Amino acid sequence: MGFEWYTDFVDLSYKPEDEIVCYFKVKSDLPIEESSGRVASESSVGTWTTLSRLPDRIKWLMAKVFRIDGERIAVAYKTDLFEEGNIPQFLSSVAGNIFGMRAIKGLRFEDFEVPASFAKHFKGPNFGIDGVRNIMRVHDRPLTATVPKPKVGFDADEYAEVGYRSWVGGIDILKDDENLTSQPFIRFEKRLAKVMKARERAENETGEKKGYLINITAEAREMERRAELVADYGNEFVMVDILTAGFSAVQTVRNKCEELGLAIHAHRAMHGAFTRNEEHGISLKVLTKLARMAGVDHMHVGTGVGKMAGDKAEVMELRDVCRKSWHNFKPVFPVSSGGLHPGLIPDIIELFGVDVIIQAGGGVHGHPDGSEKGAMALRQAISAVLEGVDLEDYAKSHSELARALERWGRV
Ligand code: CAP
Ligand code: MG
Repeated sequence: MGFEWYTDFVDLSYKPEDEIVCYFKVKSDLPIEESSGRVASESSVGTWTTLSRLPDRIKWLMAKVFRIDGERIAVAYKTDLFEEGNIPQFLSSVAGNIFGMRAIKGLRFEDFEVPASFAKHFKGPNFGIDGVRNIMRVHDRPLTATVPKPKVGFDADEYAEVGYRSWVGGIDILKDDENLTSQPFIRFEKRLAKVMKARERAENETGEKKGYLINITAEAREMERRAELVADYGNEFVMVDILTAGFSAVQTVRNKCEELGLAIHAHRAMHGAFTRNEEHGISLKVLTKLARMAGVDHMHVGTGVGKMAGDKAEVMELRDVCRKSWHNFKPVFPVSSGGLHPGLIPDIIELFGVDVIIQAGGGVHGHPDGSEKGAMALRQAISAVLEGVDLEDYAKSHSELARALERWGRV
């Protein structure tokens, strides 16, 4: 009944102009013209049946499937379908009900493009790569970061001590883990106060600028409150787990951080729930583009070699989503993280060059001689690669690196 309606959403001769284009992979027992029409319908003006009244003005808003290539389709959406600068509404439309339709067996939102007229309503990063480099006063090498391990359990004093050891060993940026926020044994305020003291000591002793990515992830108003505290202490960064917090909250934090002059580190825990199944869900490319539009300054992109899923091709794609010129958005600093240790640094620098934040948690604190030596080993591995020296040769005169290679090897 009324299903011929769906093919009205398909026009292979259509040429989008100044429109948003979304790319999907569709699995369905229906012919692709009908299944793709259903996707275009439900994500724009349609419902499950023909409506008796559809004025031309509304017909104009119908999304159009303008390309079909096997299971892959491209759908054009008029920008008027979307509210300016509203990421949740964008997702409610093009990544909403369509994932649950009975007629569609699998749907993968692979990519999207937005025209400049729509992009201009989003803030993008406030600092971006250059801004973060200026904060850190490091311009010619990858930045290094470390997450204290165990992930949670330290009290504020113990935590600050691990931070201090890592910083004096050569780490640039201390980063909270995603499941560390403000638990009873390490309340946010106390941790911030202790770590800021430790940072001052480390900066005075090393003469280097040190950063702290403190995890403010919580209810949105609490995040704003925490961001204010962070700024009061003179720290330059906050971290937000952007998918568990939600894009609305990220946009709220972005606005607040503009006021306070803070840069945002974006962690992406939970992405595997919708990025891993290649036949269904949302790709990391889409999520990374949205993060850049929302305005984070650092974004995790994976390693291609470490403990997390994701091959090199995907990591290179995400690296480019972060760094390549895209509308009015400053480049985002890609963060390579997950199972990294000094032996993997040549692979990472080959993939990224110098514009990357290299994060190693276990690969610093699991060093046989402790966090400080682990930090030294990581910096030594980076220096070796930048000087064009093989790690094993460099290790002959750098015992910390030698111990790290002994412990973890080169894979
Ligand atoms: C890395 C990490 C990050 C992962 C997340 C962790 O620690 O802190 O959360 O990098 O994955 O807890 O696993 P290690 P991704 O350095 O000890 O592995 O960056 O791919 O989002
Ligand atoms: Mg983590």
